Amino acid sequence: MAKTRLLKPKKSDRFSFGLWTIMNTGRDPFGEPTRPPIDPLEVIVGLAKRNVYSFELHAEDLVPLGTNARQRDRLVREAKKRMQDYDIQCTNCGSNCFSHPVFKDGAFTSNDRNVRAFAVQRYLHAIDLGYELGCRLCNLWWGRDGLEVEGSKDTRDALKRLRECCNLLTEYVLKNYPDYELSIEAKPNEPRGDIFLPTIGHALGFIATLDHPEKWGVVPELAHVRMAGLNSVHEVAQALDAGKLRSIHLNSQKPLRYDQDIRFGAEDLKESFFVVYLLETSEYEGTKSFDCHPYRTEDRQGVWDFVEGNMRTYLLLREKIKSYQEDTQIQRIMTKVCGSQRPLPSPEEIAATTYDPEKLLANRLPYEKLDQMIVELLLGVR
Ligand code: XUL
Ligand code: MN
Repeated sequence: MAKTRLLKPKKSDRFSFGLWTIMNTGRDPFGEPTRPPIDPLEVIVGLAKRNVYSFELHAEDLVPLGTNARQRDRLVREAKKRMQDYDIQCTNCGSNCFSHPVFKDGAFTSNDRNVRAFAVQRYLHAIDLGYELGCRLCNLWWGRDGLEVEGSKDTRDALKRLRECCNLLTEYVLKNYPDYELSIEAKPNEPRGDIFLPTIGHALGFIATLDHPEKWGVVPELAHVRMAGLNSVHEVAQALDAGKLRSIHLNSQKPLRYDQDIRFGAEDLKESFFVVYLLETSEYEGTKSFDCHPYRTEDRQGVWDFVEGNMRTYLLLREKIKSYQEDTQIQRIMTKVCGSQRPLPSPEEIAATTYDPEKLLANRLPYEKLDQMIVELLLGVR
């Protein structure tokens, strides 16, 4: 009974889903869709009814490319009505500048200047739409800004083009919606052989070169960093340390493979636990957004099982934080190995001190024991 209550999401948990995650029809590079598409308005209601706090979207998820102004306004009205009736927010509106063939060689980094301008226009419209829906973040994932043929683009030019487009968006936001923020979601590859700014570290370095770095943050996605074979906990920690974490895309992934985008915690429980630990023990107040797809073997009912599963796993892992912090054996080891957190002395004092490596070596680091205790805690036997 108590457990069931524990697993029921609350609006205050600030869970979020991309509309596109639920609208996903199970299509993959080798197979046709396996389930019919769900209407975005229906998705908004379905998420709200399951106590999801907010949704994210690409403007085109709600307003497909080519929709006329009257139709667009009707769709926006319909979406807003459902948001109000069912109590759900919109917390990010980006743009899909990767599906249409016009973006086959990129959007912001296309070699065609007019394609670059068209992509900027798509994002300007997305910002307008997001503002109408009450959100204050435009997250950019530039899926096709990359290459397969190294000679086809000079990466320095590509970076200049990205910078130019990002600066244009900032200019627009500062003029029209000063409280709006922008963010970059990094991904190493897929759909391109290589995508520019492949990790959050790259994105942070790039943001520092923009006209208004303070307007820009990052949105790490666990699967993306694992595709690069790197540590997702460290990536999230670096975004937090930089004060740049605007949202997060939670999901799961076997390292170094194609973009699997599976349910949060399905593959990598221990790493997922430490991500939850970071989010819950830091100052982070953004949404916890799930960006993954139901297995393509699922039907419509399975899509909602997937929604509930993501949130249940997060809540279960969050519950483990308390056990972790209150486990005296684990904490005793941590206190012992972490030693003093006092800052180091001055360089002069360090230079003048005698450090005996043999003596320092004597400090035991019982990490075997520590890790096994964490595994057992997660398995529910501690
Ligand atoms: C692709 C991905 C996107 C972005 C939104 O891997 O993560 O769904 O999150 O464009
Ligand atoms: Mn994502």
